[in-house]
Amino acid sequence: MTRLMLGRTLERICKAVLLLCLVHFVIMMILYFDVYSQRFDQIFSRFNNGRNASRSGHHYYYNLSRPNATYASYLATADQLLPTVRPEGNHTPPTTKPIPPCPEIPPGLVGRLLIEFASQMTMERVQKENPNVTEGGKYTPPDCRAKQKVAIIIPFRHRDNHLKYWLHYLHPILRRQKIDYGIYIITQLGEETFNRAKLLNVGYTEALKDAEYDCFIFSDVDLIPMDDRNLYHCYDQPRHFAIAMDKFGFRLPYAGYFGGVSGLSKKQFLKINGFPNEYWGWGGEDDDIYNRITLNGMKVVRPDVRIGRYRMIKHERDKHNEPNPQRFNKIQNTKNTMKRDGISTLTYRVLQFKKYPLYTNISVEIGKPPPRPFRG
Ligand code: BGN
Repeated sequence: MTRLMLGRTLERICKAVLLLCLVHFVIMMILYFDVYSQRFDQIFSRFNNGRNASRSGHHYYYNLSRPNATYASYLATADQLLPTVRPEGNHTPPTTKPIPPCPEIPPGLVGRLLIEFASQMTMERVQKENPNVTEGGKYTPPDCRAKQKVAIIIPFRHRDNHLKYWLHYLHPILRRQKIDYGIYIITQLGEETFNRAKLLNVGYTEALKDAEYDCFIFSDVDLIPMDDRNLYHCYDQPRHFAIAMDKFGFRLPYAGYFGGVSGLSKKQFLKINGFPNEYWGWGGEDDDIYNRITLNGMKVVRPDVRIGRYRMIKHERDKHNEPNPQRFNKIQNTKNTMKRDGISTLTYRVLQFKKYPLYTNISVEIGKPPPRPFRG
């Protein structure tokens, strides 16, 4: 009898151990698939950040269950989560109820996204995917009132293929984020040296002529967020969004980095006299903007490192955007130059302002760099 009882107890213990092993295995698999693309040290920073996040009262959730899901299936999930109300739909009965303010954390977000650039992209496809985007690349959430109106400004030249991917990924993300937005592509005409910051100043000015924006997000055309919890609106302080790019090993390259994607409210932008107009060629303009922000008593805020992840579309170095040899000197002088060089002194000529279904393109002449002083 006692032998029989002992046998049963042992059997139960074995079963419990087996069950524990199984649970352990499942958890390990989930963790493995979530982080398989990251390096080991990033796994640790993930746990640390997780702790900080919960301390700061942030709301986090992870899309752990679908490691191999395609982007299309993510989209499907998001669309299922989205309300099916459409502004242009004539089946919705007219309602007298005022629409509520949009929630702080939109409920339809899906978290981590699979971003790839292998499949061919066409404008027709992107257009079909985004029937609710209106002419000029504008969108207003149909079911809630967004607090801010956001202009997204992209400096541009000869990157048509990148633009298709950018629109393909960003329109659905912004829609899920419940952003009231417009997309502005600022194309530098001619083949003179590229001037990113000046194009951004043009974007700010032109977008404000088009609609009453409160918030401006400045994005490079080759940067795609890998997580839709990185919300594209403005914050109490100037925001840096692209803090963990794949090309920098998903880390901030240096503490004062402000490149790639950033956002300022109208008030913040005017406080720093906009961006510098005198950085011709690659590099330094983002550091100058960072200096302007700190010199004017503001500080840069950033998302959590797990959320601010970006994929950059690979490309050759652009022609006519060689590194600017003067940038080292210039960033030492922001304090003196920011008052006399900025949005207050911006000059340019718009040659074309055209609204396409998914974006507004503004083609501008912005001049050329001043002749370099001759050194004999
Ligand atoms: C920095 C560039 C930034 C650029 C980042 C990332 C300069 C100024 C002289 C130190 N700054 O070095 O403009 O965004 O690298 O590529 O070159």
